[in-house]
Amino acid sequence: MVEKKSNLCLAADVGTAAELVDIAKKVGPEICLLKTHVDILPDFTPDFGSKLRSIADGYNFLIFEDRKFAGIGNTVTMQYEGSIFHILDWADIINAHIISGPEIVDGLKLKGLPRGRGLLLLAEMSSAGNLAEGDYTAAAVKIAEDHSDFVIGFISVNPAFIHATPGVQMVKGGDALGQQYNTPHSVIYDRGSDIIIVGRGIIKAADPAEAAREYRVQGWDAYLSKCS
Ligand code: 5BU
Repeated sequence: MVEKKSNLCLAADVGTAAELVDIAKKVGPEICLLKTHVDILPDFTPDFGSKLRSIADGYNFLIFEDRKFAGIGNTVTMQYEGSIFHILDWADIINAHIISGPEIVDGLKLKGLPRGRGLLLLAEMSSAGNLAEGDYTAAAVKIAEDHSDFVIGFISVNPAFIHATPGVQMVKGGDALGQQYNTPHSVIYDRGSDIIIVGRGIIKAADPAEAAREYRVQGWDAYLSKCS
C-alpha cells in the first residue's frame, strides 16, 4: 500500500473472465487489492487463476476472492481448495461469515495458513437492513483475536487489524437493491477504515483507469490527512 500510495481495492464485478483480466490490467497500477466474485464468470477456465496471478504479481497487488464462506469447518476446507475454482491456489485473501461459529476459521486456516494466505471476517456489511451488528460484530472481533495468525482483518473495528470497506463512491447515495455508499474521505478519515472497496464507481466509469486513479488519490489523501 505504501509502495503504490494506494488503499484502493477494485471490486471487479464484470460479466466475464475476459473483461476481468482486461480491467485488472487497466487499473492494476492504481490498486492494492483486486476483489473477485469468481462464481459469476460464465467463461471461467482452469487457467484463470494463474493468468490473474501473473497480472497481480506484475502490478504488485493482492487478490481477494469475496467468497463469503459460511458453512461448517469441514465443508469450507473442501470449498476453499476444491471445485472447479481452486480458490486456494490463486487468492491471497478470502473472507467468511462467522454465523456457523469459530470452527469456520479453523477449517479455512488448515488450508490457508501453510500457503501464506489471509482471512477477512465479515464483522459488518454495507447493505441496508443487514444483521451484522452489536453482539455479532463483537463476536467477529473476538474470533479474529483468537486466530490472529490467519485472520488479518475485517470487512469493517479493532486497531490491530485491517479494515476494508465496501459501499464507496464519490458521492454518498445507494443503488436500487439496498447498497449504501459513502465517500472515500468519509470511509478512511471519519470512520477510520484502511481500504476502500470500489466496484461500479470504477468499472462503469467511461475511463476506468482514470476513475481508479481518482479514487486512489482521494483514498490516499484521506489516509495522509488522518495521519497528520
Ligand atoms: P459496488 O459496485 O461498489 O457497489 O460493489 C461493491 C462490492 O463489494 C460488491 O462486489 C459486493 O459484493 C461487495 N460487498 C458489498 O458491497 N457490501 C458488503 O457488505 C460486502 C461486500 Br461483505
